[in-house]
Amino acid sequence: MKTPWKLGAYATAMVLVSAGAFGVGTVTGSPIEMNEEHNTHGRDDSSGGTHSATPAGPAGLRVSESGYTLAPINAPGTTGKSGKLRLRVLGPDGTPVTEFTESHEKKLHLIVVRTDTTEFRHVHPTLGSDGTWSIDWQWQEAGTYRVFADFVPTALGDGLTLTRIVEVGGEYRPKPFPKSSTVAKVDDYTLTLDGSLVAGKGAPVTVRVERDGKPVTALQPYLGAYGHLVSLRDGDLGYLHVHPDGEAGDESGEGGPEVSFHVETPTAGSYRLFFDFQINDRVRTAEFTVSTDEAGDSPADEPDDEQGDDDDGHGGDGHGH
Ligand SMILES: [Cu+2]
Repeated sequence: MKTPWKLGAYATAMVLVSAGAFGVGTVTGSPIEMNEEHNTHGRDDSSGGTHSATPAGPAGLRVSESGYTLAPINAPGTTGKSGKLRLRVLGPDGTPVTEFTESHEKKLHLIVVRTDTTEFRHVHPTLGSDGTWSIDWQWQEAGTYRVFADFVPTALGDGLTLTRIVEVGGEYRPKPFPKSSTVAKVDDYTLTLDGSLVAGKGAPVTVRVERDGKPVTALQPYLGAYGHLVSLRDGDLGYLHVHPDGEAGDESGEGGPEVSFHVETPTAGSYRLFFDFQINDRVRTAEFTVSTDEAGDSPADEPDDEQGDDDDGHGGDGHGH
């Protein structure tokens, strides 16, 4: 059985990017210190100590922020059971929020990833009138999962990414962190990531889509762009924001073979990049694993023909010492 997108299926930090979607500080990253001075209710909790050390601290590390809380998530407790995943966002007054503003064509983006990053889903639940979001759900694998809800409460006007941990019973076989890989195979498609992540900076990254060695130009707009990129930081699954370059609407019709993003990388380390793309009305996900180490080595002088080779001159995994 093919497990195409599991290529590098295990990491731990998350960056969400979407070409034309997850906007620059609006959806994923709004570190309290950086752009909401009026809103620092003396909360120096989990992000403490790094006030200005990062250009954009990763989102998705808190269950509560700016008065909003992700309530406990209701979902099947074990693998093999089909059911619903339900969640609610509680507002400053403690009641479920029912008014959300669309961002990237959806009122709420739900990212569910196992903490070893070998399982990843990006879906869009339906909002009930009582403020309950729900979606059909079944767990394929046991383990510990991080659920990220990415949304804009209309009353707040800013994007939040709140997170909760969900435990799923069953036989659990954790997997090691994936090796660095800039090539992913998904069904018949081969995707190549080009570009470098530079610690403390933003940098351009391009995903190229090919099939049978030929460029694919049939990418369909998905969430307002020709692809959607989520990046997670190894170690804490910090959810980083990625800036899309351009929007699907920029060009009429077809997209590809390349989709470009602007990735803000707050700290040195390894990152998992999950690229959602749509062809023939089907959304697939390609996974990449990139570390700033290797990226920083040769930002611009990497010969094309070395791309993706495991045995190139860089020492393979990128940390052999
Ligand atoms: Cu989404």
